[in-house]
Amino acid sequence: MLTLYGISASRAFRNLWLLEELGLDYRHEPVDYRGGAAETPAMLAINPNGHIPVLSDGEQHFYESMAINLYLAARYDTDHLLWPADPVAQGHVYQWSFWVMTEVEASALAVLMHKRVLPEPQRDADKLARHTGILKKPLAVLDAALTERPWLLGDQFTLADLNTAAVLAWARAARMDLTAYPQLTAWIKSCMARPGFRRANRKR
Ligand SMILES: N[C@@H](CCC(=O)N[C@@H](CS)C(=O)NCC(=O)O)C(=O)O
Repeated sequence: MLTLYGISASRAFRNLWLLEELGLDYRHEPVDYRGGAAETPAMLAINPNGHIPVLSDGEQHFYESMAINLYLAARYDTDHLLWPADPVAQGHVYQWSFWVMTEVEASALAVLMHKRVLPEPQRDADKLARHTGILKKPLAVLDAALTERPWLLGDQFTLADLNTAAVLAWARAARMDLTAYPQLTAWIKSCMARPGFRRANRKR
């Protein structure tokens, strides 16, 4: 039995999205990351970092949201809906998943926090400007990649798109001005319009 721990308004969203896309049978435990809920003895036993998300698959427990998605896809997407069969294409899924975590995630989160989420007095305009600036280069890279093809690996939506879009959705939520990146804008809209994304969005 698969169990995903973590509220949807967190990095657990990317796992809920994949679980929904693949139509897998799973239990959802909407554990919050605030208020110590991720640091109970039971939660620390499956993730000593005290973070969400966590995936339990029987006796096995996994943390790190991207690793969870790569595991779920490699193990359960045997029909290759989103997980390509070709090892070269799989390499590109890894590439985009690591790329978005290392080149984009921290700055996208900082923009979201300092533009929309934190109470006004806690927002830092300098931080917002710095991280908006940092994002210019990777956003241009992503936009250019999408000029050559509709989805990151070609003609089909894959886990590369899901993992990348799950992070870029924060830029949309922050209402970042993305007009300089028209291909990226069209792509993220298509990703967020998917029924799987919407179902995951309706979770607690
Ligand atoms: N790199 C980890 C980050 C996990 C993480 O920081 N999760 C946040 C929620 S989105 C959390 O649990 N924060 C609690 C805290 O920092 O105390 C992943 O991608 O899963």
